[in-house]
Amino acid sequence: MVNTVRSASGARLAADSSFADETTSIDIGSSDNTTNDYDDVVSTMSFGSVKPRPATRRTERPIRELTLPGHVGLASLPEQFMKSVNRNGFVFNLLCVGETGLGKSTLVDCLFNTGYEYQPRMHHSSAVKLEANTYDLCESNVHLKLTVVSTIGYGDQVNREDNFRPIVEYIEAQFKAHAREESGDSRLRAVGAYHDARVHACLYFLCPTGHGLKSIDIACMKVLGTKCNVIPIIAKADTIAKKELQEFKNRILRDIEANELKMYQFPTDDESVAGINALMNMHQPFAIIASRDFVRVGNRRVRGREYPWGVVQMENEQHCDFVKLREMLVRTNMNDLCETTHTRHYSLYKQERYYRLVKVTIRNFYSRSLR
Ligand SMILES: Nc1nc2c(ncn2[C@@H]2O[C@H](COP(=O)(O)OP(=O)(O)O)[C@@H](O)[C@H]2O)c(=O)[nH]1
Ligand SMILES: [Mg+2]
Repeated sequence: MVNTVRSASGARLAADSSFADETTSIDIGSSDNTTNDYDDVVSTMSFGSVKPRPATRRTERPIRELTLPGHVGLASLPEQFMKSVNRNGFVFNLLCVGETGLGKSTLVDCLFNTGYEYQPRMHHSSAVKLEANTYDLCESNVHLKLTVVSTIGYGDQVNREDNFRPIVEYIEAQFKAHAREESGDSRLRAVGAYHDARVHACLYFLCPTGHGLKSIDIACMKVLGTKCNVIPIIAKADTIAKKELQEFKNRILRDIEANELKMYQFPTDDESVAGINALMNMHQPFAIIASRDFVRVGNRRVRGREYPWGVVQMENEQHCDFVKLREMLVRTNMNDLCETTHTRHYSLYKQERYYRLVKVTIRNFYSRSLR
């Protein structure tokens, strides 16, 4: 005798025209024994004819709209949310990758209008080291915990093949710490001591060679592109002539495409910023000039670099793309960078970790059963 069990939801689905032929039926196997004893049923169960389920079994019903007869206070929800976010503050973690002396520290100073303690680095490091500094910034009562991670000694060795490894290890270590916090193994968040240190954006500084990407850039950007949001920028762009700059940008883009490097694209799915983001995507990679000094131009003091033949102004869009970079990184897309880190790169990390775990478990299982 075959008992066919139809689930309550299956019966409901049968009434729904879209799922009419998708009813779930489970054969509980041939058994004349009608006992309810759990062990007996389990021992004779066969799930032979379980039909594949539709991707989603929930019928889409329109959400009912109610008109509230009086004031409830729903309108204050965004305000409550803002208060809570403001109390905890925002977090942004920026990784600067590039050869020593390309202007990483100077640019970060200019981006966030700060004057961090400045310590020029020598070119004698035997290995790449990552240095993270966290700063509390406050503007109009909005608090931002900014962490700047810089690569010390990147590109300074004769053999640079493994220069990207410490960077990848750092990024993965932050993912691992976040996974531990999420899983409840670590309870720092509960006591307010957790700091999300996942890398939200990576500014990759390219040497202004005028020739295209170096092999160290290709090797590093290939790996970093799968781990975080990489934004390549041309450093010290005041050393490239105006006519040569566009050709240099084209060469870089050709190298990026030929080597299938992934770089962050400013999102174009939000109507309010789609236009500006699409335009800025076409300007990438941004050509940057940075300076800690202020120079007098007319009756204004501007950030710039003074040369015997004139002054280059950082915030003049005719001179460089610094304003575009700041607009895209800080004003328009900081939140998207954080979200993309969580939804794409961190998810990918968790997926890979899960597959690795499954592989190890299967390998251990077979090696044990062969013994
Ligand atoms: N010509 C030029 N020099 C720059 C630029 N940005 C920074 N510098 C200079 O390059 C030197 C190294 O800068 P630093 O920020 O310490 O580089 P880092 O080692 O990459 O952090 C300093 O003397 C800066 O003034 C730039 O855009 N153009
Ligand atoms: Mg530096």
